[in-house]
Amino acid sequence: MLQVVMKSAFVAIVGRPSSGKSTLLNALCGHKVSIVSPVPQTTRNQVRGIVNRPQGQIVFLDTPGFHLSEKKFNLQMMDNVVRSLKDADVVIYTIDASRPAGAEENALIEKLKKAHKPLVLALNKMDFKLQSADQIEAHVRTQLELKAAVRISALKQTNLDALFDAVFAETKEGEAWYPAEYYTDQDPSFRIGEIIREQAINRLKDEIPHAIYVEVADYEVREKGATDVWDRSEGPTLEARAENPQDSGAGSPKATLWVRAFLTVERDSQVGIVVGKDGAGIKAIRQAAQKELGKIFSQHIQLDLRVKVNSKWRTKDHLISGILGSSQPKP
Ligand SMILES: Nc1nc2c(ncn2[C@@H]2O[C@H](COP(=O)(O)OP(=O)(O)OP(=O)(O)O)[C@@H](O)[C@H]2O)c(=O)[nH]1
Ligand SMILES: [Mg+2]
Repeated sequence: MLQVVMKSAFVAIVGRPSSGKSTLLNALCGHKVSIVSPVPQTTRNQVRGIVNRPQGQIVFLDTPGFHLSEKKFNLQMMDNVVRSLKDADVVIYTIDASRPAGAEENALIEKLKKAHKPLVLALNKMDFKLQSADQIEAHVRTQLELKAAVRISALKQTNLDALFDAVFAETKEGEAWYPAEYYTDQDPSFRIGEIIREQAINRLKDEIPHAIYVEVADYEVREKGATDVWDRSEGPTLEARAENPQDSGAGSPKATLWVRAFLTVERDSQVGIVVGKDGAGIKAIRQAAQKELGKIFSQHIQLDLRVKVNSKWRTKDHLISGILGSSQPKP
């Protein structure tokens, strides 16, 4: 009988801020795993998305956008990029082909040289019909040894099979890391906080998106007609393996996922901006977050969202490590 050899790999997706890494991760996984916004430095953590194909299992690692900064918070965010490069068996180097390279791209190229991992170049945003892609690819090829270069649109989901083929060509035989029904390993609290942050970032501007973090203070599932019955030790299974997130179970009354969270800003003057006139700003964020969470979790969502200040939180070590260190170690 023919023995099917299964493959498995950790594949880091790295690139500059806003190059489309999180959009790509979500497109590859077929689920909303990582948050997306036009604001650079949206992703702060290593976020894992798991894909099972007939050839085997790929664990994609979304990473913060690589950038140059001397600020403590940003430097530690870059540690998540370095750690992901270490964890990776294969690296997808994502470039926004609509933007010129510059110092930051070259600094990242230097990091990739030192990582010594099989590299697949993904030239993204090709839906813009870019002429510059040949030139960019040629430049990268003078600096790095590429296993493949694929032109994609993460947004329009074009040419992703070619990217999968290139990744699997570099993937070795190995056991699956996660059960087949998992598409992410994020715990619910992290995931809820990220969705709230995404909806806030998409409604705020200037420095505020960078000045916020979300603290999920409490959450519980309340069955209809019953008091709280849910064991939170279940961890990511709550939603991470939902085949059909809209399906709350045939015939069963829909339970409520109740969440209390704080949108935390850095300065008193930012509170009014987030809250908005007569509370319209925070209401819009809350309603949009409830809607997004409703697409992921099977329960009816009830979000209690408040704004608070934690002055200069981006300089506080214990907070930085809590906010940036929430992803799991490699299993
Ligand atoms: N036109 C076009 N836009 C894209 C494409 N991929 C991503 N975008 C847009 O680019 C912006 C940034 O996308 P993200 O996926 O958040 O980028 P990222 O690299 O994860 O950004 P950081 O987390 O900040 O590093 C969003 O507005 C996306 O909609 C693409 O293929 N084509
Ligand atoms: Mg991102």
